[in-house]
Amino acid sequence: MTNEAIKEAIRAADYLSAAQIYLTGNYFLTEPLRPEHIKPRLLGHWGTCPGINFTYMHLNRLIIEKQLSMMFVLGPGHGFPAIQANLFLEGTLSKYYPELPRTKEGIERMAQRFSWPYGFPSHSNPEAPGVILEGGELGYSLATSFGAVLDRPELIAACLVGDGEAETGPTATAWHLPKLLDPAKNGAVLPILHLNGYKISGPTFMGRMSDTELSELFRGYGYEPHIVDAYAAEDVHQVMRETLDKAVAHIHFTQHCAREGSLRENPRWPMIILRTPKGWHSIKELGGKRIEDNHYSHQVIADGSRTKEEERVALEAWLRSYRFNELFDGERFSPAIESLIPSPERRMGDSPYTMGGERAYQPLVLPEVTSLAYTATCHIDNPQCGEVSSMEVVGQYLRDVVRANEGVRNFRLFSPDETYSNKLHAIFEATARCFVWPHKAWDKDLAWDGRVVEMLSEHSLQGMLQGYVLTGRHGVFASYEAFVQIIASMVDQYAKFLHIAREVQWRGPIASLNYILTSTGWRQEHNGFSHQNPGFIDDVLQRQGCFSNVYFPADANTALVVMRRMLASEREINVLVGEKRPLPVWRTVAQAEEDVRSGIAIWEFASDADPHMVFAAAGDYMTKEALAAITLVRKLVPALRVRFVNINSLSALGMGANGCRVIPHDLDYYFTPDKPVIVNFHGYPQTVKQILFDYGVSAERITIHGYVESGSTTTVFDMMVRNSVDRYHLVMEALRVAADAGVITEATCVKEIAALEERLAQHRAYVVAHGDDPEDITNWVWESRSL
Ligand SMILES: Cc1ncc(C[n+]2csc(CCOP(=O)(O)OP(=O)(O)O)c2C)c(N)n1
Ligand SMILES: [Mg+2]
Repeated sequence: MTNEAIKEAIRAADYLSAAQIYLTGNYFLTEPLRPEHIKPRLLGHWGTCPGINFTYMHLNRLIIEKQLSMMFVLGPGHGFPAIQANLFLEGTLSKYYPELPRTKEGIERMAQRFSWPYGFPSHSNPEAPGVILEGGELGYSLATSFGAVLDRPELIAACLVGDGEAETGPTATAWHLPKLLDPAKNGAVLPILHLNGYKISGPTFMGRMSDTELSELFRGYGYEPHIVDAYAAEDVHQVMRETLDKAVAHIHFTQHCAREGSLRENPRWPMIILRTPKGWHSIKELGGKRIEDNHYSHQVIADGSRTKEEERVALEAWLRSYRFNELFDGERFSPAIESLIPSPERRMGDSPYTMGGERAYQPLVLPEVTSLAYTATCHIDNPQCGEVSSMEVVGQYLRDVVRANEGVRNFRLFSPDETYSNKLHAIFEATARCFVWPHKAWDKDLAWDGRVVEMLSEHSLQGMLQGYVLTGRHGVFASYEAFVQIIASMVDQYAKFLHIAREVQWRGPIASLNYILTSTGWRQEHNGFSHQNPGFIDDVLQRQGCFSNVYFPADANTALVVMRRMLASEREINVLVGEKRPLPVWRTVAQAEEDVRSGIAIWEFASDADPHMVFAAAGDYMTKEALAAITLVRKLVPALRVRFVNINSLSALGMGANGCRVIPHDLDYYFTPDKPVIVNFHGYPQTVKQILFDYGVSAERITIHGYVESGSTTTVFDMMVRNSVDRYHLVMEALRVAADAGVITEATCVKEIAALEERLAQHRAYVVAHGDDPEDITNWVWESRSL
């Protein structure tokens, strides 16, 4: 393949990109361009497209000559017309959209439908084959690429990073990711930093850095940078060709050495710095403004061409400059272009890794949880059968999952330096943290090939997890509850991608995106206010579609059942919220299975028949406090009949979309049709309110306790008191119910409430004096009525 052939193919892709943005008729310029040939609403981004086309076609040449297994991840997803043009030229678009054949009609339809209502979106999206990144919010391409090549030793992900995108925090941190990548066991990422010099309306930092400054920066990260400069090169195609050849040879050599065991030092990976003009080969100047090689080419240039003669003339001259009729004769593309189309199985748009389903995805082998469940002292009269840390047993389960899937190597844990802190470290009995740069003799749990990915960048971890999952593997992201919100927006973008991808027929199943939120706000009494934030729960629950689940396992056995269910599920976003400190175990595995299945359950051991009122709780500490309240109520007002309802997952109730409800009965079955309900909730009370509102439960009979932004460095129990989720506040509510129901007199109610207020005052005095909770709180145990 000659450079001339590559140039021809790029010309075709450039024309097809521009045609999509502008044309609604006269697609082959067979007649003079008239206003009615131009779309009434010009929506798209031109400036980045020529650089994408240049890169894609050069990669095609490389793939064909070196027989590579390569996928393409595009950072500036607003350059979607270029992706679509390449998908069309390589034949992938026609494969998945037979109504867009690789013919004259196909070109017309593709151009017509781009950025058109009910047509194709303007940005990269899951309806485009080969795409694994929602193209709107910039910054995630590099981490996604690194996730995609983990445990795929044969794969290279070419990642085009925009120079504006490179200013984002997520991209800045992702440059470090080779430090986690064992060349023996993983594939490689080839970053191509596209310095077209501009963002939307200003210059980029990197675009204004000198070659020396850039080279030093990227050498410092651990790369071998290669500069391809369209301004300086006599023949930029020749330079790109030689650079790509060198880069691939370098990647293969590094992998070869690592795989035969002779690589002793930090691997250094190639990356390419590509300098091109923004809006390359388009209108140089218009209305006295420099367009090409300036930020004015970012979006639609000559956007007034439907109404302004001068702009239309410029647009027409530009479109004709591609001489598309020489490249496509109305039936066939030129032989040069055809020579640049890889064989079907190597086309980047049709990369099997990006499709999910049986070409890329294999469900996990999931051990049963029974061997890890706590059963020691469980019996019917004593449901509180010991104290166990949910996270410790979940860590053991993850260890067993690693072992059970050792052969396939398709499971990883992602954590921002918190595997130990979150008490999930049993996983290190089966694997280690991946870390490829120098190790010290005293480092622990580090290995080039560890299956735990730790880095103090939630953004990089999230990007990697997405890349890993979207290419058919499985992962869990474990985080402090408070700080996971730093990636809420990324999860939102992923949810959008998933929402559409689930409807795309040719995208097969993939694993769910699974989160563990621990070190929860209720146990941040040592760190205080800054470490309390249950907001991620709401972020996830507000997602559109019926595929987001937030679980609040009440104990360790339930946490195990939830974890297993999350790992078995497909195409969902799942969150497990659970504490790492030991807490009572209330449920046998069989009961836990039932709780998780139904999402909400009446716990018989803590419930009376024909109740006057209902206590409900979601969350482990909240459940414990509600049950403690019930034991107190039973002592103070034995005649008051109480029911306890545990809410295992709010999403099961159909948060946000009633069609998603999975609970087996209607809400009155659990909450009675008319009795008062006191809810003790792990997160913000507002969250529960929204759900009950959807159900039409009358606000008067519901009281919701939850996190109300009150916290500091204090005791565990005091943290709950400050937010009124403790047993005493709950009992005060029950006393009012008892008085209203005529079970106690108003006078008794007032007296008992005063006594509880006094108890709270004593509690406060106690914690101030002793720096800890009183023993009756710390050593509290459930007492069943018969005891
Ligand atoms: C996180 C984020 N912030 C802001 C934007 C708005 N935005 C869209 S394109 C763009 C400029 C991108 O510049 P660059 O990455 O250099 O892309 P290119 O020059 O190739 O078009 C910006 C700021 C965005 N999409 N995402
Ligand atoms: Mg740019």
